Formats: sequence, structure tokens, C-alpha cells
Amino acid sequence: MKSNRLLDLFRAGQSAVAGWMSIDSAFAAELVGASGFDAVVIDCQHGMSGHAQMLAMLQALSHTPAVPLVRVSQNSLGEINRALDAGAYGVICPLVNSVADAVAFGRACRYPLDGFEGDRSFGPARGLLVGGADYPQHANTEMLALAMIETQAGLDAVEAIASVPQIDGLFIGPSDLGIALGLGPGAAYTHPTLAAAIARIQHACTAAGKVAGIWCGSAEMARDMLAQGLQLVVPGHDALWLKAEIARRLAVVRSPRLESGLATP
Ligand code: 3PY
Ligand code: MG
Repeated sequence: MKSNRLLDLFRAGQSAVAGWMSIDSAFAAELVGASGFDAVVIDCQHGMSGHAQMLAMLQALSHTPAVPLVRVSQNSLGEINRALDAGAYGVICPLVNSVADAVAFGRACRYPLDGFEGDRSFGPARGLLVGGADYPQHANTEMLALAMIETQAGLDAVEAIASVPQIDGLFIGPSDLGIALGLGPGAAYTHPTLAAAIARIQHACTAAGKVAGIWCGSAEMARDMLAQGLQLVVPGHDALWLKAEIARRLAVVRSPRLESGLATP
């Protein structure tokens, strides 16, 4: 089976940078996947994609070196299975608030094969195409399962959640977590309360031998989180990148050409 390059990186003690797709476009996914990211996440929670568009984006990502991941909209066996069957090499599950949530999520990613405790139903239609004929024998150890910690309940149980065997790691949602901690939306990651929560989640992962990832609102935050030792960072999403570049170009176009002396009021 084609191995999961993201897991290869983590197993080698290296970190990774992922792109994040909120726009439901196969072409955009192909472009982002070919732009140097280690992985690309198709966001089916807050992003625009439904199943058909997610499938088209996974197909487009197959032409790129980026590992295809999906953030599902909820902790649902059916939805998680459909993402994996469509060829995702990993799933990010939002709002994992308890050990029970984490077990249900992790089991949804694993077949009840070879001693694994899992609930994944068999039928990896596209998984076989992208992974290879021996996909069923290796899928349990090649699919990345990341549980999101982004609520007070999730934070309270984080050490126990990190220890659930079927999950590979935790993925921090700083926006929801900031709200849960009473800091409101858009809290700065440097705020001591949020920073302490992030450090606690990171420590829980280290203690359990699991991967720690985080969604970041900016490239600067992603850089700082990598420096802090998190293994998977996401420097914002496609809509933010597009908006920022449009603003930058419009500002340039509308600025006076001072250097040529042709400035106009
Ligand atoms: C959060 O920050 O809450 C997220 O879910 C990031 O997408
Ligand atoms: Mg969230």
C-alpha cells in the first residue's frame, strides 16, 4: 500500500505543514496540493464542500504530493467511513469532548481486523485505487485519526483522550477553545489562558506518544507553534489567503506611483 507520508514524517520525528480548503473547488485543491504543503485538509465542517465536491477534491489531490485529509462535519461513523472510502488518508474530527467521543471516532477509522478494535465498515472503493490492492491489510495503521480538542470538556479530559489507542493525535481548534475559555472569538494565541491550554494539550500528546497539531490563523502563529514543538500546523485557509492577496493587490493598484513622480490625489 502507498504509505501515508504524513505518518512517515511524524514517525521520523519531523513536523508537517498542511493547507486547508474551505473553498469547494477541485482546481483550487489541486493548486494548493501542488504548492509545497505536506498535506491538504478538505474542511467539510466549516468549509463549503459536500460529499460530491470532497470526492472531486480528493481526486484532484491524487495528482499532487500532498497527503489528502478531511475534516468531517461531526463525529459520525457514516461520514468518517465515506471520507476514508473516498480516498482520504486521514480524518480530523471536530468537538471531541470525552473519552467516549474519542473511542467512537478512533473506532470509526479502524477495521475490526488483526486485533484492532474498530467499527469501520468494509468498502474502500477509492481507497483501493489510491492505496493499492493491499489497502485492507494496511489501512488500520496508515490512516491518520486526529481528534479535535476545542471545548472545556475536551480540555478537562485531554490526558485521557490522548491515551485512546485508536487515535494518532490531537488537533487544537484555537477559535472554539478561545470561546470556551471565555476569551471570545479570535483570541490571541499568545493570551496566557489560551497559551496554557495549548501547552496542556501539547503535553498530553507528548506524554501519550501522540501527534499534536493546531489550526493557526496566520503564518506567524504556525511558525511559532512549530517552534514550540507542535508537529502539524495549518497557516490559515484558502479563503483567507485569497482575501489577503486581493487586498494587497488592490492596495498596490490604487496606490500613487510616487517613485515616477506621477502621483495623483
Ligand atoms: C477552531 O479553531 O475552532 C477550528 O475548528 C479551526 O478550524
Ligand atoms: Mg472549531
